[in-house]
Amino acid sequence: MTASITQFPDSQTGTKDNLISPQTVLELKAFEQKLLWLSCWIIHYANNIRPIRDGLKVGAHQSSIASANTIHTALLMDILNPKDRIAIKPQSAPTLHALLYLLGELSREDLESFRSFGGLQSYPSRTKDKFAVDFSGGSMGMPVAATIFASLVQDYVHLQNLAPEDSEIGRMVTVAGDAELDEGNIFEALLEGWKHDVRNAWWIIDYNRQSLDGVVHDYLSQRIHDFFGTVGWDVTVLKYGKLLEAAFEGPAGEALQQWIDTCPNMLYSAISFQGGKSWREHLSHDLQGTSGTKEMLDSHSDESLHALMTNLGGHDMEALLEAFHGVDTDAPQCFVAYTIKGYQLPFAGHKDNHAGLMTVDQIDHFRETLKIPKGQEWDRLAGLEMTQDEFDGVIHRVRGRTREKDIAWAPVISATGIETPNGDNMSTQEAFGKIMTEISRQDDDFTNRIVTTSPDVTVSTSLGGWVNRKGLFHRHDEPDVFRSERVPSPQKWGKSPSGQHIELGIAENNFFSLLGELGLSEHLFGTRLLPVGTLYDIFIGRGLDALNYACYQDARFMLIVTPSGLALAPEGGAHQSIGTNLITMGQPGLEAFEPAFADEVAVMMHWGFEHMQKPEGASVCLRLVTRPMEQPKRTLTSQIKDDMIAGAYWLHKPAPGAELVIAFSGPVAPEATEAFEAILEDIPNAGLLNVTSADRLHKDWMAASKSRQQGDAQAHMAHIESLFSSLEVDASIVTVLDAHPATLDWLGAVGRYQVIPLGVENFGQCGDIPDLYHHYRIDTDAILEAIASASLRKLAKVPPKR
Ligand SMILES: Cc1ncc(C[n+]2csc(CCOP(=O)(O)OP(=O)(O)O)c2C)c(N)n1
Ligand SMILES: [Mg+2]
Repeated sequence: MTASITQFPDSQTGTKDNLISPQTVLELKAFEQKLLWLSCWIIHYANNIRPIRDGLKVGAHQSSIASANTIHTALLMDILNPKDRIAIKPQSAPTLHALLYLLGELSREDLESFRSFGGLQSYPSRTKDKFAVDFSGGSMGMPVAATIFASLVQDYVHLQNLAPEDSEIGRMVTVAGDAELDEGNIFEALLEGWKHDVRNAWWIIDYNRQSLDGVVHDYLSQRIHDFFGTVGWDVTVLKYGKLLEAAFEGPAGEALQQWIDTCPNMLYSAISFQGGKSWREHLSHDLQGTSGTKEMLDSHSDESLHALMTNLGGHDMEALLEAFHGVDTDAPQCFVAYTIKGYQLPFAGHKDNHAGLMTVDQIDHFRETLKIPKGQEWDRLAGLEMTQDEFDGVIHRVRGRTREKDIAWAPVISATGIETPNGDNMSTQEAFGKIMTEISRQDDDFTNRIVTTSPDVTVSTSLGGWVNRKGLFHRHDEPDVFRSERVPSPQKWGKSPSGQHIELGIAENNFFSLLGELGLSEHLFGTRLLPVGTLYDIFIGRGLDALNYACYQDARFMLIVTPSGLALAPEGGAHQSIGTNLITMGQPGLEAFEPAFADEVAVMMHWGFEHMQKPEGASVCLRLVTRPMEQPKRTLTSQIKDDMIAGAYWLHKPAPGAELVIAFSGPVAPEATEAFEAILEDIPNAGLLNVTSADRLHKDWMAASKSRQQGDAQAHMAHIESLFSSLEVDASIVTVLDAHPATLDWLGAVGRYQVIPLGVENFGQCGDIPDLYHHYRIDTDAILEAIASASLRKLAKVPPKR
């Protein structure tokens, strides 16, 4: 069966003519000016009128806003519908604030709170802003690429029949800066989008030929054209506005167009800054001898010549509306909209204008040109030359296009069928694979909402069993040729719209970007997915910003990082991860675990699948290994399960007054246990602690100690404090793990304990586990030596006998 999905936004039905009435254009042009004023005024107010306590400028980007102002006005006020999602250019957040103010959704106080604590955010933020934000912004390239993955998720939920009944396919739209195209993640995403036949993505590139530091490379536009074309996008270049197009038909028109087309970016920007006089000088010099030049120049004042020469496509409302309304396909669209950074502002075109702010005199002058009376800077109608009724009419129309902030969370779907896999000897990665294979046999709401993904390491991270049952997802059926040709393979690789695994290319940035959008499906598309992603632990680093972006957006997913540490040693030292525990501990919005045994994996997955569905929950990360380990024969009490989730439990409880604890995480369990058994005779009250989540243990301890610092007498005792409550005050703790020792060495600060940390601080050496554990000092001998040194240190503290 080939599934199909409805497409095409309803704003695109009908002909151009009946959609773009002259009246609409006039109204939008008026609002365009109003939005430019208000967004600049929001920034001016924050920098010049609101009291500043710390001597820091508030900043923000009036030039970037001006550059994309017409584009945003057209999109937000005329083109987009509630079913569409948009990542505005992040620097243009005040444009959105201004529009929401005009719509009555934000108050003047809100606008006055721009970039203040608890106020409107510098860049759109899903979690921090009080209004609906589809994609957060701030890190260049992230929201742009996110639209491709959101589109893929949209297709996924529709093709799997998971979307709410009345939901329609929308467009995933972004306004991107031209310098943003320097970010590699954008091109990685475009390629992945092409593989997955991305639809309904719209990118409008604000082609102002400026970045933060200066002017971008000449003819970038041609490269954009070529590249986007290669990956199947329609490219529309909006270079000239209507005035320029008309001028090309008039005297010296052809020469004028040629002059513009060959003018270097730097020069065009510089003349745009200088204005009409400079245009006249350059044109009369460069077009000398071309018939019609004088006539053309004489027909303009300096002011109107400047208006003509800066009438680029991205500043021309009519040209933009025509282009946007003219799209009648769901093929991905790239619009290269030529603009001038700082358009209409005093620093238009100046290469240093990125952080430029209008002075008091400049904004005053700007206000006067817009006919906004002094004292009425915040007035909604001021300068619009509209009656209240006309204004209300536009607002009413636009309100129907916005959507409300979605805060509803559906009830938690219980995780079913997650049991400890059978087997005496197993690695944690194997346990994960077996659990997923087991779940794949189910056909219930929980299982049907699971969607897995991996950047070309599906099989090597043990997702093969799951994929064999659930299949690969693609918008179109793609048969498994090896299977149809009867070439034996343990892996089924057929693709279809009903598959539940999204296979990605190697780019880890794409992997985290997709996980992020899958993990927002409930909020973007009204239906919850339970995404599970697997990748090699070491390669977290390749996608870190996308991981951070996903967490910042409060996306919910389960991340399986495996194999990890020295435990994969024979496969190559270059893949040994060391600092990833510190990364995941330091990542808000992610709960990181490192299980030692298969039953722990099951407990963590069960908890994780439910935790990630809760409003106060988070994403979950499990660091696993391929090292086979003997499994404990035990029945887990609910207390132990709770302790595992809290971050640690005693494998061997210490006796009161214990002087020694061995605290370990993950695959060094056999070494820690062997060392523990070796010293038990000498130190019978010692304890053996399995730290299942240094992350959660640390967070909980921090929360408890912060409450106590603030004088909260009821502050809870942290889990680690309860576990350590029976230790001697100066007990020694030997910490050991196959990762950086800083993950655990803070345990000493829980009391006045002495910590002897063991862990891995270097990498790159192949070998087998005995050799490597010995070399990096996390083997049994190293633990025993650490214990001996702890005892020696204690003895040294005892005053010598007289
Ligand atoms: C990943 C990342 N690197 C650097 C920055 C700092 N930064 C903010 S805007 C900008 C340049 C923007 O140029 P462009 O995308 O062309 O937008 P414009 O302001 O010209 O419209 C830079 C480098 C950032 N926000 N994110
Ligand atoms: Mg730019």
